Amino acid sequence: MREITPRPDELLRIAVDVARDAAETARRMRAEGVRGVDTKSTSTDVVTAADRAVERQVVAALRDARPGDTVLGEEYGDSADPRSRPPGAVRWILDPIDGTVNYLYGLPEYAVSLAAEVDGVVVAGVVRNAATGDEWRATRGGGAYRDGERLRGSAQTDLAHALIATGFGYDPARRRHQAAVLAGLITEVRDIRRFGAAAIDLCRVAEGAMDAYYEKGLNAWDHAAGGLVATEAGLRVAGLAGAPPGPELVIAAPPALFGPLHAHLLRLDAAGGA
Ligand code: LIP
Repeated sequence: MREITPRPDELLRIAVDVARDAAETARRMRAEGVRGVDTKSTSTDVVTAADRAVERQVVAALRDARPGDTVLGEEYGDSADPRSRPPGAVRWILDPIDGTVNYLYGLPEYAVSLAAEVDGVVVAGVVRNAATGDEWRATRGGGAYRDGERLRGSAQTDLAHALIATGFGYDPARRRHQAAVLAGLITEVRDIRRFGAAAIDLCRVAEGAMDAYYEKGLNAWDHAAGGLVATEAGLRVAGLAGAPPGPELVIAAPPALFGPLHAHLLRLDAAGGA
């Protein structure tokens, strides 16, 4: 008999409990010193023993809480063939440590990002900065919150006075293209910030600490939870030319800034290049 899909707030409760424990593991392992450093797509794309340990911990905790669900994680991939998932089934989307280079250098800007997705739609998400304890959460249709305060995004309406966050990939060819896009945009905005963790960047624009964000090359685990937080704070989260947010490009901006920012990113071919 098909299980009734739990409500988003029930899934959020599980996500928050699991993410808090996972963040504590990441924080403790960082305090003990970075171990088991490996590289992935390039020599600068690092993974540590903590990324793997946190992912295993989260997968085990979710299996205990909800045995039938599947998990897509950055380090171990999808726990089941997506085609075998029945309608209404829950898939968790996990970045065990988003901002791994910050983790490596001991910069307090890395987070556990955990989202619950049902039939391709993210319905609940939490982002917890493991170093500071900052936590952002959202449910679809239920709003976005930080420490119980509802988030509303930035009121800025003028792109020329907007503070924009962005990021760069690990591949040199992609970085060259991203640098060209940045060079074309930097004269059109107040300034740029590069903090190194997409999930936290999306939550910062959700709370209006920065005005907008864009980045090319993100995976679902980088933006699933943070994207819901930004959307539920009233921001538009999308790709270029009507595309959904994805590896081509993720843009998150208040409605007043989305159009002007999108126009520049289109002109600069921000979704193009390697
Ligand atoms: C990181 C993203 C960041 C991006 C980095 C990297 P990771 O994810 O959060 O926005 O600029 O290149 O992809 O690798 O730390 O999980």
